[in-house]
Amino acid sequence: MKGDYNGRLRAHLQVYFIMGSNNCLSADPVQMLADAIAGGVTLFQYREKGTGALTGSLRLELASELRKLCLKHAIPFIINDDLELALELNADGIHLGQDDLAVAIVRQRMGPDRILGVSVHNSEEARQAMEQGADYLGVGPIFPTLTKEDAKEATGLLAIQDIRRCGIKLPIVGIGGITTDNAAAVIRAGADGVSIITAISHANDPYRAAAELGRIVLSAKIG
Ligand code: TZP
Ligand code: MG
Repeated sequence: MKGDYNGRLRAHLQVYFIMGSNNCLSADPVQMLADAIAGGVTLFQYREKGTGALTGSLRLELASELRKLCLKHAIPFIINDDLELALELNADGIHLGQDDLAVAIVRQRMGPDRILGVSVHNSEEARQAMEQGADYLGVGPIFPTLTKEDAKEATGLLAIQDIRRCGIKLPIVGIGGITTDNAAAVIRAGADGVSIITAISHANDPYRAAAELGRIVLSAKIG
């Protein structure tokens, strides 16, 4: 049996917002997430990483505030690369990179019901993640990004197209440098949704940015 959100996972991946305190410039992260949810983000990943990231009790406090907000609005809450925190907060899922804990081990420890996402750069990594129990793939960086300090070279849309050509049908979100200008192309390449940090968290109006991305994704799916 799959958990609360897994049955509707593709829909929840449409506007996938990722954020930690250090992505928020001078804004309050809790307010930022509230605005983004009001604008229409469909899932939230807490990713507290990189220069200036919170640690210890501050990290736990912020994560629990954000978790509560997601529960209130029925938005899946996913934690980046921290199984202990995900279990402590009863998160809906966890997202792993290629250098993080092994996918099969995390799947075993978190059980079948929580959502497990894995970052991949090509079809070989995609196949491995699928075989080890991933529920969805984060493919990228599609476009150049300044947000991830150790980001690999941008793959372009080819990475998504190639994974689809190999017959992999798992839900996919594109990630890396995605904005209102290129989100439609990511969907047309075969992704179910777009993962965004900067285009929402640095927007003058995160509510409007989320709403605009939602409209773009929906119309790219229809068209
Ligand atoms: N993984 C690949 S690119 C990236 C992550 C976490 C950063 C995406 O951030 P942005 O600001 O939307 O380019
Ligand atoms: Mg990682």
